[in-house]
Amino acid sequence: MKFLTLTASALALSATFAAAEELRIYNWSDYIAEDTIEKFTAATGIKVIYDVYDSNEVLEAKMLAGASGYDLTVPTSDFMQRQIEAGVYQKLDKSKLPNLKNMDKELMAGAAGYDADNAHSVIYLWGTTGIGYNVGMIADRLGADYAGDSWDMVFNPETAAKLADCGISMLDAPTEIIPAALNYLGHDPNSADKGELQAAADLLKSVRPSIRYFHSSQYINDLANGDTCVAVGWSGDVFMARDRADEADNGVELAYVVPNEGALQWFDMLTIPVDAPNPDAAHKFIDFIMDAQITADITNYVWYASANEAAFPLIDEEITSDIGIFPTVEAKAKLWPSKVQTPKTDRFITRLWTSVVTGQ
Ligand code: SPD
Repeated sequence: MKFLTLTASALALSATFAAAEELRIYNWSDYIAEDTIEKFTAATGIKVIYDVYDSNEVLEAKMLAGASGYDLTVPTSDFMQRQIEAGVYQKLDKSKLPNLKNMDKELMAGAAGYDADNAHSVIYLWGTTGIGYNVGMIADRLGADYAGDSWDMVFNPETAAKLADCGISMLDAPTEIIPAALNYLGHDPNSADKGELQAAADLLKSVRPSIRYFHSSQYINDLANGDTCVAVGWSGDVFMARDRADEADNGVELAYVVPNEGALQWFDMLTIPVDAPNPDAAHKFIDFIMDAQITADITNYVWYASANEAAFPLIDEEITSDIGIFPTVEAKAKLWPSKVQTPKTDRFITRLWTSVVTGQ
């Protein structure tokens, strides 16, 4: 009897050890379905430690410093390209990723522009950087027939001034806002020309008095609560704000637009750091995410576009038919990719950005 008891405890102990395998994930905030992690643990027994960030710069600083302790990270494509060059990520073992077959070949080919042969990365979700706005507040200030489909709303100083009282916010993301300003001025959004970059910064300074803040996650709740009326933000985040407003039934009506002058299209990428403590678990997680139902559940929750072809029929029609999430062919033709700048240009952009944000 004593022997049996001991055996039972030993079994319980070994089950505890088996369940103690850990996976450390570092992902964007508000970027996964409520039950994804729970389901992964139930399927694999792997415990997940999940931390979040809201800026590529924060992630990059941690990854370049090394020894982050993370097994899985989600950089945006252009930042990832530079980090791959710096040796931050390991090549994926594709024999451990049978669900790769589910991925959309065209989108993966697009992402291969940042990571040849998709050797180190798989697309997690993708989206655009456009404008979210409060339909009622904009109509009150700019007229009911204001089209709301142009970067004018935030880059034309007169228009922006009319919206200053209800609150404009912009992402704290120089590599996204400066290109949008360049494009508005008729320049290449990826221009490295110092004069053009300076002109973009001057444009931003001209609307600076009308901008309440620069932040990359606070705007979700602020838009949802009616505390701000315009946000230059990421597609899914604005839709999530709309969803929150609907749930609160607070009378806030939000819209997201990919402005007719064009917008940035980006891919967020699943990657495994070279020094990941548990790369095997990270491969299991990537394959789990590429399951059609799991990725559809995520898109149905966060409202960001999936690059998983097999998931498409499982995504709510409300999402697949929304041109803010899956832009039309004409709108797609005007989307621009973000290119990696030289370190020198990057430093120049950072200096310009500081002067814009501080208003000096
Ligand atoms: N709340 C999730 C936001 C994810 C945004 N990804 C960043 C894309 C940067 N170009």
